[in-house]
Amino acid sequence: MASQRSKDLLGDTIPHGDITPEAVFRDRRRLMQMAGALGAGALLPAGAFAETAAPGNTGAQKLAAQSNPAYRLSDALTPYKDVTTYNNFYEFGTDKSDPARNAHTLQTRPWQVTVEGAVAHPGVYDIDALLKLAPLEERVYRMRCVEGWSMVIPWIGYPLADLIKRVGPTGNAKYVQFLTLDDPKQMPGLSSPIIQWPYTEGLRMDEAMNPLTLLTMGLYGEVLPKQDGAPVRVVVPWKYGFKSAKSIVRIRFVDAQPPTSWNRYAPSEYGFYSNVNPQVDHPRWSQATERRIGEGGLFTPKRPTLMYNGYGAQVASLYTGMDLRKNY
Ligand SMILES: Nc1nc2c(c(=O)[nH]1)N[C@H]1C(S)=C(S)[C@@H](COP(=O)(O)O)O[C@H]1N2
Ligand SMILES: [Mo]
Repeated sequence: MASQRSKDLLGDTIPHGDITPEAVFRDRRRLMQMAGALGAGALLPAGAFAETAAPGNTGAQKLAAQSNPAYRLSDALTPYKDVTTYNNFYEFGTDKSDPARNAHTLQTRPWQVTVEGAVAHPGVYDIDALLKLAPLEERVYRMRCVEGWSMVIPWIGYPLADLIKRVGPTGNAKYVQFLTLDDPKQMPGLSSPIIQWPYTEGLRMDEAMNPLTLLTMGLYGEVLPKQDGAPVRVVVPWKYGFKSAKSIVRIRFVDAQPPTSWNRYAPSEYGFYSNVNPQVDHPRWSQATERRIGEGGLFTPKRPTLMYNGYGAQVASLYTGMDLRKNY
């Protein structure tokens, strides 16, 4: 039933065999144009469109994607080892090392994502259909945790906007809510009522539609490791890390600002917007600087945190006229 619906949802509107090669071609040409526009075309090294490979034999399934030159950074990538062993994923424990140790119990197949609420085409997407909904891109994003550390990660996914356009939000869709799986049999952390489960996050519709917002299925050329939110998560690089919900099973289109996990936990410390902002401190610590994971040691100077995590050119206009101290 579930897979039948997801098949209908995709099959009715896009016969894959027909449209994908064309879309991929169009996308490739778009990427080439962007590379040219950046003046980088001639400088791209051979293989620039190949995936960034995880080092060594990780045993994980490869996930092919074209590197999108519009989303590369001069910052060094955070080593794969750090990306996959220094995690926040409270469903598997609260220590940074817990998710890598415990997330093996997560079953990522079969996996369905329910799309519901104010949309023309609600339904259940199978993860394998979701993977084919739009061309996969590799994008290197800077990530900033509210706790004061940061990473640079080569994600694989496609804009969440591609999915949103497909399901057709109605006029009542003002916000999008994401809900993580909450199965205590697979997630040992659920036995501790630290936050209210399931983990949930949300975005305003224009934030969700922004091209930066990535529906993410992989990193470092492979499918997402379980500790990083397999098989599908969202990545919102101009916001603190907790906005980027992992292992999503439900995407809900709603007319009012949805409850979100950390806001519900400590509303005076974690707001709904949670845009990276070095000028607005957390009530208990400064947000002006950050420690880049994998870079140097304890005595390596911290980096200054950038407004909107360095993505102001793409997102600052979303917040024109808003008081960022009030809307933290
Ligand atoms: N479901 C769920 N999603 C989550 C979290 C979590 O505990 N549960 N932690 C968040 C926080 S605080 C951060 S910083 C990022 C970390 O992502 P990473 O471990 O892949 O770097 O995931 C976010 N998404
Ligand atoms: Mo975080």
